[in-house]
Amino acid sequence: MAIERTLSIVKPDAVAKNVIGKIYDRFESAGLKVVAAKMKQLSRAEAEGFYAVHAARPFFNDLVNFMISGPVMIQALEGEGAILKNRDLMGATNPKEAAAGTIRADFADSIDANAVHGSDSAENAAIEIAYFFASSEVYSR
Ligand code: RTP
Ligand code: MG
Repeated sequence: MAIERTLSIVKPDAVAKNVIGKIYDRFESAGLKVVAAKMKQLSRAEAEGFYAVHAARPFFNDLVNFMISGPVMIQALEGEGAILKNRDLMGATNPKEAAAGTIRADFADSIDANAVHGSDSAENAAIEIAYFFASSEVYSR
């Protein structure tokens, strides 16, 4: 399988719960490497731009308000099949439907406060990594 990169965000709920390290452990235990990382308080404009694909959806305002409710931890992950592997580690969007042992099953509280974001395709992974990181800030290893 090809080595890929994906964009991951530990959302404000999980940062507030102090489980950044526990979530990073899931990535590392699955063979994904953190190749870029920063903690950031997103502005409303940054959050709206990041989730622009959802701008017309009824949940867009709630999503943006939640994503700016506190700092987030943003990272690029690298590894074999990283995009799908990260989505598998995350579990379903709604934690009530997330499989046992997934990040959302273990750390998320609701469909809004669902602990993590992960890119859903190779095309979006490239766009999302570039949204937050200059290429000089990504340390392939
Ligand atoms: P994410 O983009 O954050 O990784 O989540 P996802 O791919 O699993 O879900 P997506 O469909 O991209 O939706 C983005 C975020 O919007 C919220 N959402 N709310 N109320 C609803 O029906 C609803 N649907 C989605 C979730 O917080 C989701 O993570
Ligand atoms: Mg998504």
